[in-house]
Amino acid sequence: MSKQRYSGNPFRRVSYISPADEILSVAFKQTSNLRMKTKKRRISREEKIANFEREKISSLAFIITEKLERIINQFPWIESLHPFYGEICDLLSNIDDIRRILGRLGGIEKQIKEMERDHIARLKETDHPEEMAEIRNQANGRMASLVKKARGDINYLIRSIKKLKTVPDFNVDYPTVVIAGAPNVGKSSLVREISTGKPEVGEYPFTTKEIVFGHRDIGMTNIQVVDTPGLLDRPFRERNLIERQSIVSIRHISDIILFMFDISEDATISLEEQFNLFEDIEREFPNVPIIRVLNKIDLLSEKEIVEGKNNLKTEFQITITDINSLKPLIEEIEHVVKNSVLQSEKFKEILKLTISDEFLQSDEEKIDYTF
Ligand SMILES: Nc1nc2c(ncn2[C@@H]2O[C@H](COP(=O)(O)OP(=O)(O)OP(=O)(O)O)[C@@H](O)[C@H]2O)c(=O)[nH]1
Ligand SMILES: [Mg+2]
Repeated sequence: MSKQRYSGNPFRRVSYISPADEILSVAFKQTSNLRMKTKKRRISREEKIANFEREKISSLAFIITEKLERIINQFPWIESLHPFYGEICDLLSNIDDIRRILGRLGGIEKQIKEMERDHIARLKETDHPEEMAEIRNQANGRMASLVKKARGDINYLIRSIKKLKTVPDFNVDYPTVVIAGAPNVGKSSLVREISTGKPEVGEYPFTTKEIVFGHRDIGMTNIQVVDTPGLLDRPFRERNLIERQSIVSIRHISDIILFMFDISEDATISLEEQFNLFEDIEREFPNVPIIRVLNKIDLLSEKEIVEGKNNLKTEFQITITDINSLKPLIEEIEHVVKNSVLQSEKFKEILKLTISDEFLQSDEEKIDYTF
């Protein structure tokens, strides 16, 4: 079985969408390059012209429908999108609009094929080259106006795909740790330290505006570490597009949430607000284990650290400035992944065929052969 099911951002597979005007100019140019076949001596001049006009109508229809089909087929099947990409698609664009536009383009493709058949049938009804040319001109005009009508729709797809391609690749086969918290608490700094992800770190809040993925090799598998934009203490409906991406990541891909607090002078929002935010997340996602982390302890006194720990019930007190302070946290993440996340039915299924049973046993289940 391939380990790459669902892998990656399906919108990245869309390579190029031809704008409507380009579809038409290519179709007309290629059709105008056709030359009449004069070799067949046994048929009349009128028949040769009729054949040529038919060939021109078919060529135009073929090129247009092929280009439309290419657009439609390149798009991932909207119904089967992973819910993470489905909801992100809805945030950055509009999934229903995309679905409708693809349907409309399919409709145009069908209409063009019908036009081709109708006009070719009409060619058979006349022996006059001028009338044949007139029928072909009508076919050209009708097909072109149909494609021109789709101009706005195709441009919408081009704009959407540009945004959707920026969403990083997510692999469903890997356990995923989502780093969440208020702005400026040090989420991106932590992601840089514990994974391959290299998100930008800034002294100001809202540095991170989109989701960034990193990986960490823990031996039996990789884990995905997700950096998310900072969240403010407010209900979902008041959240902006940037914050909503964090919630979507937590909702659809988090196997563990690592929630970070900052109670130093740098903090963007108060301890109470951060705690409210934490409780909201905890309430909304009761089935995802949450690890609470107090960051920037290098900026706090001993007393402040103890108070923070007691008030926020943080399990880990760290500072990005001291790698050693991160070690217990990293061990805990790996422990939860091995003993909880990978023990779930979903991951047992995924890992069954790829790694040995020994790895699948939780630490508690492993028999100790040492004396
Ligand atoms: N002194 C100190 N500074 C830290 C620590 N962790 C992060 N910082 C600093 O805090 C600032 C914010 O760090 P980021 O990692 O960008 O924070 P973030 O949570 O990703 O911020 P947003 O993306 O804006 O939500 C940067 O100036 C970091 O250098 C720490 O442990 N100690
Ligand atoms: Mg950040």
